[in-house]
This record gives sequence, structure tokens and C-alpha cells, in this order.
Amino acid sequence: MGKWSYIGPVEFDEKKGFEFPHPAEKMNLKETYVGKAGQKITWKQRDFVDGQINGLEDLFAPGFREMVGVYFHRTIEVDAYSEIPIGLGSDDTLTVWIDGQKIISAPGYRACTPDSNKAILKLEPGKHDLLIKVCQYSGGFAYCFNWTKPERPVAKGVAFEDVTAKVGLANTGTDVKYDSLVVQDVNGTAGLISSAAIGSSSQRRRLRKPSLTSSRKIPA
Ligand SMILES: [Ca+2]
Repeated sequence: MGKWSYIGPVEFDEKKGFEFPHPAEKMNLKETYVGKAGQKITWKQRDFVDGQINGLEDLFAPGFREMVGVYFHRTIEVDAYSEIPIGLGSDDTLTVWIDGQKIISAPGYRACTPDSNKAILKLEPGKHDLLIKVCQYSGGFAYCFNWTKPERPVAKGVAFEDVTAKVGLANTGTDVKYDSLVVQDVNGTAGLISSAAIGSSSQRRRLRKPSLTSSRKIPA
């Protein structure tokens, strides 16, 4: 998880709505934009704490703490396909995008409660852009971002691959190689149950007695 950057205040007009787009959504972190009341705004870094409610009242000058919007950005980099659960709270509205795709949209007044909205980020290996927008009506102004580290990379797609041919176990008809499969009752009550050979008919004729029949017996 990369460092947080934020930009604002941007205009928040009830008639236009909390998701009225702003050019900052392009996430060009070096760009200067026009914010509320025509002021120049730039992306700035700040150590917002994950899992805690971060008050935003002091983010902007007095007079710009109501009817404003703020964007938060961070880069998330994974080296293997990962599914990362996230939870958010906001005072007031909330919009979340991953790589430009909107995944959460929560309008209305509300107090900031952790995990009010949840999602799972499904990330291919590489870098990803997480963008959050919070619009503030009045009173309290805050947001909370929570995430859970996946225990291990999640397997995706084909879970198993038939590698029989790759490792030389396929029945090619003429190959001199042959292999056998032996199943034995290891607790010793039934002994050798069955054996099977994979190979051409000539190979099967040359099949030796499986050596596993001499396996040490394990007491029941
Ligand atoms: Ca509020």
C-alpha cells in the first residue's frame, strides 16, 4: 500500500451531485487544478492512518469546510494476483474507484463509521490506482479506510493442469518408457489391491512386478 495523497477542496453542489466529476479524477499527481472558488489546488501527501477515523476538519482553511469535496489517492502494488478486502466510512458522501472503475457509491449525510461500505479489490500483478472521494455537507468531516492483508496470493483460473505428457507419462504407443500405478492397503489387512500399467501392449508384456508390494507393513 502506497502513501496517501489528497487534493481539495473541490466544489460540492447539491444540485450537481456528489459525483459531479472533477479533472483531478485523472490522478495526475503533478498537475495543478482549479478547486472551489477558483483556487489553485495540488495533490499533497498526508499520513492518514488506516483503520482509524481521520478527521478532515483541518484539511482546508475556514470557509472551505462545508459543501466541499476531497479526493484521496494511493497506489497499491501486488506481485501476484490478490484479493484485498477493504472497508470504508465517511462523513459525508463516499465514492471509490479502483483503476478508474467505480466500486462504491454512497450518497447522503452520515457520521463516519468504519466499514460502512465494503468491497474486495481483485488485483492483477502490478500497480493499481485507488481513488476515494468524500463530499462534506456540514458538521463533522471525516473518512476511514481499512484493509485486510491477504494471507497468500489467491489462485486464479485453472487450478490444476494435466502435465501427464510433459513429464513423459503419456501413452504414446511406441515410446519405450512405461510406468505403473500401484495401490496398496498400507495397514496390511488386504495387501496389494491392484496395479495398472500405462504404455503400449508390448510394454505391458514387459511390465515387471511392482516393487511397492515389498513396502513395509504399518500395524493397524
Ligand atoms: Ca458532515
